[in-house]
Amino acid sequence: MSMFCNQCEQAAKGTGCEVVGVCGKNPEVAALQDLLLYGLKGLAIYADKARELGAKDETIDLFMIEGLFSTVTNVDFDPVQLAGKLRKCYDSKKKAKALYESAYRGKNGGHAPQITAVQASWVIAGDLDGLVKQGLEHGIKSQHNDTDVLSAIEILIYGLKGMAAYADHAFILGKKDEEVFAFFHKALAATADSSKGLMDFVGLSMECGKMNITVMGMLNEGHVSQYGHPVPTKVPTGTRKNKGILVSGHDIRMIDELLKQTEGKGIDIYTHSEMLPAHAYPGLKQKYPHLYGNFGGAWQDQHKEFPNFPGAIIFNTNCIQRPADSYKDRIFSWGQVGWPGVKHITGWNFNEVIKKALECPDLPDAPGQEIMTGFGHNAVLAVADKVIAGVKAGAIKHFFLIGGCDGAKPGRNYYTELAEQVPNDCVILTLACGKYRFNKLEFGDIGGIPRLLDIGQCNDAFSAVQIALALAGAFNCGVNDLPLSFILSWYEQKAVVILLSLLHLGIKNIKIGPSLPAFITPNVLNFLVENFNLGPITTPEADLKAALAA
Ligand code: FSO
Ligand code: SF4
Repeated sequence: MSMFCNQCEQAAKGTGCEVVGVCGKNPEVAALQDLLLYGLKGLAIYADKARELGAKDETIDLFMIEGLFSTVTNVDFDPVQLAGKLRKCYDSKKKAKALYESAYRGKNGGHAPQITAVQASWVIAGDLDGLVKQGLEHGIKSQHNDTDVLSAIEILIYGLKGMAAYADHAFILGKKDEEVFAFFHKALAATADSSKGLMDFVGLSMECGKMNITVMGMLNEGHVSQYGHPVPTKVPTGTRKNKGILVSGHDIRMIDELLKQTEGKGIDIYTHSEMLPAHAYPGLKQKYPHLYGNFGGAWQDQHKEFPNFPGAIIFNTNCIQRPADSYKDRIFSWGQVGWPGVKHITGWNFNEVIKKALECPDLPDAPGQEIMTGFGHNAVLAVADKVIAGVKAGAIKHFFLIGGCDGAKPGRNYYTELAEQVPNDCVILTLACGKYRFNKLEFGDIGGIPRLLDIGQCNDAFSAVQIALALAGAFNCGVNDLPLSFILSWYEQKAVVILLSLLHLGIKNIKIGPSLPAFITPNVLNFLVENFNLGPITTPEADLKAALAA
């Protein structure tokens, strides 16, 4: 069985995974994910048409988000779980079709015009083998013959997948938006419309970037309204003698629920990777003394690090990798995450995880250094006067936003070297899991302002945008005129949508690495260079020199 997937930075040989995914996705799972995307297109076509006639259904809108999120890199590797989602997709498509037809009848009388797109008439196969067989016919390459158009379609689809992840977190916090729901359907339906061309998909990709700012704003509001604005917080990286549960992923509400359910049970809760910023929320840190520390580094080191965490482990979003035998029996998944053989928790009852943690041995007393997080826009803007005075007096020469995802490739050392070489009169803003390359280094401060400011997760990119816009406002200039350089590391589709948001805001001269996306053709790259001066990273020395000269 073969596969083709090129949606993330790890794409084999820089072109695409064809035998098995570098991430661990096998051809069976790849086919099921391809079929899910195909089915979601059929669903989108009907939901979009129904909306045009004024009819909608929130269960359909939500399934679109969950379905797309499930196909993001390192989220759902479980064929049985994916088959369940395919059945739900098929049922939702039927529901959307009925909604369209009855809305049409209600408005115009008579039968609704038949939809001819093949995705709309997909009939689900009866068993797993049949689903895989269907999926093999609908890989990404089958979506367009023209490679440049396909490239633009892929940018849009991966942007939608990334936005779906953020929309899912926002919804879990009770935040939703009608315009966002409608856009998911409209944009995905367009990818099944053969009358659309290259510039239609470029335009929709920019719209996706814009819409994602709304989504990330909702997510931010959800976090802040429930847990308060993040405050700069020192987080221990060692362990203490007690039972422990390690939480990996991005979902803040999920860790809140787990903290509630573990209160007084003699269990400490540790964050892993992108969960680190949970410590900065007053509504968590001040409420739960058993939210103790952060364990390990970025996602790609889980194999090396998890065997050394003797407690229970739970993933609430990406990035899960094949669990080693040494910890497979104490790892759990939640939300859209899945791995065959890993116990999946559905809903909000974490008793099984708690039971497992209590059966596991204690963590050792092993103190470590502390790392800082919690420099969201509220915290940074609270010292804006100091920052602005520092820039005006020449004490702060430049800001570098060195942010994004981490990964396993050796080329990612670039980001450590870059951060180390940033001159002492410059401030580094960071976010997402790429920061583990340098967040244990000592950067000192400039007049009391730390030189390394961790804004939070990739989910907090909204905060980074607010900081940039506020600085531009204070200096009465555009973001592109600020002494601010964006040097990003990307890995999966959430990074794609954040890039689209930055491009929508008109931010130019962004550097991305460690390599350019395999799904961007030379012609599409030329377009991005001509319009945004987007470029690949080169060497830390050359990129620093160019940034400081600009
Ligand atoms: Fe990293 Fe994974 Fe947060 Fe991504 S843990 S790589 S872009 O999922 O989302 O930064
Ligand atoms: Fe390869 Fe990335 Fe696709 Fe996994 S998600 S199969 S690593 S391109």
